[in-house]
Amino acid sequence: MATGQLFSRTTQALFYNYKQLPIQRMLDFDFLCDENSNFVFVGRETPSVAGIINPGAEGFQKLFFGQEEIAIPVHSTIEAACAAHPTADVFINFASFRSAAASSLAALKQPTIRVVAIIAEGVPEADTKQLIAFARSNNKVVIGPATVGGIQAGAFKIGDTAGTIDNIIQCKLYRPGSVGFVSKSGGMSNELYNSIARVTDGIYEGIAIGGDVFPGSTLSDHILRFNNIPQVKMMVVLGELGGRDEYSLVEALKQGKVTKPVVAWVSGTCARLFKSEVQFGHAGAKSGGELESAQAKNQALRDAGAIVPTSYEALEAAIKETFDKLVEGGKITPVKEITPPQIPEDLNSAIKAGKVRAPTHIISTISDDRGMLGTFDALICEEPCYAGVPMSSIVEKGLGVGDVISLLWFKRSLPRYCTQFIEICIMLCADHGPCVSGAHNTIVTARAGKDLVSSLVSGLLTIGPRFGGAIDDAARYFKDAYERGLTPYEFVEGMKKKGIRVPGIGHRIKRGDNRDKRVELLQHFARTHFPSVKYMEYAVQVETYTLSKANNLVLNVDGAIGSLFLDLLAGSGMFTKQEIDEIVGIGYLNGLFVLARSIGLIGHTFDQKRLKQPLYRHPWEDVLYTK
Ligand code: Q5B
Repeated sequence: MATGQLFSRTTQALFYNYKQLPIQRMLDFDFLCDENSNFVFVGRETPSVAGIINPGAEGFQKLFFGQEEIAIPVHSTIEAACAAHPTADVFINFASFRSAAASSLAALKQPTIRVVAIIAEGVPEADTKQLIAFARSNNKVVIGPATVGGIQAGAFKIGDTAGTIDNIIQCKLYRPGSVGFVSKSGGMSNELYNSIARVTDGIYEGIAIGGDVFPGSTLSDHILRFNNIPQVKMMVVLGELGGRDEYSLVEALKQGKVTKPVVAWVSGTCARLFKSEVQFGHAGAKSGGELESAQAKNQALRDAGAIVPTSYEALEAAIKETFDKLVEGGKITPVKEITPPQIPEDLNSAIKAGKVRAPTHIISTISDDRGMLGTFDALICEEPCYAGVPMSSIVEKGLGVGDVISLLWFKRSLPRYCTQFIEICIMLCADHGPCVSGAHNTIVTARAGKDLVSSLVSGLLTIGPRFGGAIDDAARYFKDAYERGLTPYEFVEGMKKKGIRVPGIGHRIKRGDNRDKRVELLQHFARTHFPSVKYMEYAVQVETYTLSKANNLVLNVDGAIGSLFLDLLAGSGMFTKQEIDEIVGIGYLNGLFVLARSIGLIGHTFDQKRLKQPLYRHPWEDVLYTK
């Protein structure tokens, strides 16, 4: 790198605090960058961000480098990042004002880091002074605090400098020109990049030193540096009222240390129009006295040999005049223009702008967490909706779990007796003691030290044709037999011939003389509230027949729910015949047992943990060992 040069086309940075947008803008700039050495466009070979430091997090972040997606390593500490990327010598600090100083100092202490740019505003002045002292004594450069950063055209850009890609193209920052530019203000630097591109062959390097009272590097630091860079043929300075920074440039000019033309303007001349002292946007932008006024500083720069126009409006003309003279004198051969490539547009922004359409990968009809959309997708309310019903309305109307199930499973609001029936099913099936298959598995799993989800799932996995998961089949077979007009005898014997046990019939414990209370409660509720219980009465007739064969062949809880749900679907008038066939065909009803029993299985998990039960081992005596 030439003396004075801070960056090059191979410069890589470490980026502190993950900020997707400025990093992506740096990488997009890399794609646009051309050194203007021939007529073929050549972007940067390596991404300008080598690594990201995200305190406490590690891994990779996916970003675009041109059209390609790349994975940029994320490190949890500055030390780890510097060790992993020893050639990355620029540290771009996007920390908040609270942690910017400490992290900047840590970065400056790394031997591999040469330049630190601090974006945060409001860094305590005492901390900045310490950073400046450390940087000076260790021959390092600090840009900022309170800066947008800087840019070497066609080579390297810090964070958000120069704004959007459109602006960068407009300002021709994708290839080097002949002008070195330094400014206090980051916002105004964008303005000047534009002006300079209009009247010269463009920027070689631009730096915003930041608006604090104590900038890490000064206007004159950068002007003296530019003076040593052969490609820089003229310099533009934009100062502002407040502070004495411009006077060090005045001194350098007077001492003949600056040999290239300097066009300068100190803004804030309007301060005199105010009766009292005015503080402009930056911490340092207030006139503390006559010497710090924009007028005094402009005059001092003019007296020292800088080209200082009479107003900001005349600045562009002064830059043009200076540039034209250098061209006429043969000191500048204006660069040949090239057309930069187009950055591929992000899909999301293209969709937003209505430029492209993309197929979706998922279709969902039951809920919408984006809120309720009205005509032409206008947002009516921001709260999530279940089947179009906003959550607030569910709460305000005092609806319950049965209503939520009817909205999310059946996509409609069912009458109260239906949702009450659903809730009774959930309550009655929530648990059936520790000895049933599901609870046993959950208990064994919890005692093996597994977590809640593993213990729950281990129990749920036992739900199937013999245990709790016979509701759908019970509904299917009872419906088919009823609709075909089979007598209980024909139905049961027909099943026997096929070698199929009647789903919903039979229980390990319950008997004809020891009925399942749950079944009785469900039957009582349905007989009281349902308009018709024809399917359930058919199941009862089947039970009467099976009980004549064996005392344990009772209508069990699965059979009761399966047959009664057929009555609910048919009798509520809320479902078409086709919809009922679909519900029974898909098999919604085991969901009731799965949902209900989860409550109990979670309870069993907590119970075992609370009781600090040790690993379960089945006793040998309870196993028949045989050959
Ligand atoms: N036999 C439930 O059987 C059980 C017959 C049958 C015709 C039948 C059995 C069965 C259908 C599936 C079903 C849900 C496996 C049950 C539930 C939740 C629970 C659980 C809890 C809770 C019980 C003895 C003789 C044999 C068989 C005949 C049996 N069932 N014939 N249709 N359905 N039912 N499941 O007692 O001539 O001797 O060979 O599969 O609806 O899971 O509390 O524990 O809340 O947690 O083991 O309530 O009925 O009887 O297999 O020794 O059979 O009866 O063919 O005849 P068992 P087995 P044979 S509710």
